[in-house]
Amino acid sequence: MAILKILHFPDPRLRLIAEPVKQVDNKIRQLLDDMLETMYDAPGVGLAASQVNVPLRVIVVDISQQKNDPLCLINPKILLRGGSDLVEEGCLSVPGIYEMVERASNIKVRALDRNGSPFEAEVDDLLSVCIQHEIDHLDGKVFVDYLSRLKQERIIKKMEKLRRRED
Ligand code: GNR
Ligand code: NI
Repeated sequence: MAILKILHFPDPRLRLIAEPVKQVDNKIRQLLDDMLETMYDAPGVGLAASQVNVPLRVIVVDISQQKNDPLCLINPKILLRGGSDLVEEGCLSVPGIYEMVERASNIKVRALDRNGSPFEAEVDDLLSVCIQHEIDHLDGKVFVDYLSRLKQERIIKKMEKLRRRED
């Protein structure tokens, strides 16, 4: 197990389109375990492999209070979207920024589990928002893309200031 380094917006590596996983093997299971450890440590309710500089279509999510209900989705695909909700989102790659984003309120998603077996799930509320947010990461998108240009520019300036303080 290992805690991985999370890339910060506007790192261009967050813009890569992640590749599908060809085979769910022990290396992928190791990645899932490291991503879960990294997500719980952060702490966050979701993490996409793109955020830890691994451009593969792998996400982990856990919205439970006790942090004991990990979900692993490999090659996730949204089959259906319904309704719409305005939800305040944050992102481990954009620390300290919280903004309202419009998302489908419920989705049907298809993915492979950690054994490589396909499954489908219908989810709503925070879990639905979280999975949409993570799949966006796999497509090189960050939630700030949905905000006004002015807000995006302010966030980029804030992140650059933060980075200068770090090095
Ligand atoms: O920890 C997270 N919280 C969150 C809150 C509202 C909507 C989406 C999220 S995902 C985020 C973790 C993260 O950055 N995942 O990519
Ligand atoms: Ni995120």
